[in-house]
Amino acid sequence: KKLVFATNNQHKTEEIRLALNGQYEVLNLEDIGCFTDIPETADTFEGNATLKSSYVAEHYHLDCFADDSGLEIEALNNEPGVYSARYSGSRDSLENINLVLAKLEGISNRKARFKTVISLMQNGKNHLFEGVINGTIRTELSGAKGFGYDPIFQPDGYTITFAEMDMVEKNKISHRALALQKMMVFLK
Ligand code: ITT
Repeated sequence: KKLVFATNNQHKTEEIRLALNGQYEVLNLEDIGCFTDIPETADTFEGNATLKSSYVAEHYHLDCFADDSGLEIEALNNEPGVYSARYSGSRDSLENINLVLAKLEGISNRKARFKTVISLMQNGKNHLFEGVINGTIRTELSGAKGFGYDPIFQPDGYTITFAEMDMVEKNKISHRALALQKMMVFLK
């Protein structure tokens, strides 16, 4: 069985492919020949996930799901949130991480959470699934795996960051994996 995943983010594709290993073949935007930068103009994860999934449904007549996700930091009024991918103005992860660390300098409340909302567009209907993981923001980077803010995010109950986990371990607990599990239950 095939599923179209409306993303340009290769790391997201790899995580989803590993999680669905054997159950579904996952095609991303590149695989279906879509090279448009789909506008993400909404101010919620739900809104942006739906913009991505409905773009593919409308233009390619395919059922499809999309993931909009980000990091919410309590002491920064839940920033970067939907602006996570370009918080510093650039998509460069290191620049975005450095901006977060600078804004949190001297702040003792390090609480944060990663959130994913998946929009599944099936037969013209939108189904939303959410996943959240709570954690804290480190004062320095640690680890080289994963992507985005993984080197500074330590999930609650762990002493290592997401970037120090291999993908199998991250996929057991991550926001993305939790949202995906809910979608899988729905699809069964
Ligand atoms: P698509 O829209 O093409 O799927 P994107 O990278 O632009 O890819 P988003 O708009 O959902 O995706 O932005 C999510 C950003 O949040 C992402 O670029 C990272 O900076 C951060 N992020 C999301 N999930 C993450 C994770 O599991 N680990 C680290 N950072 C994550």
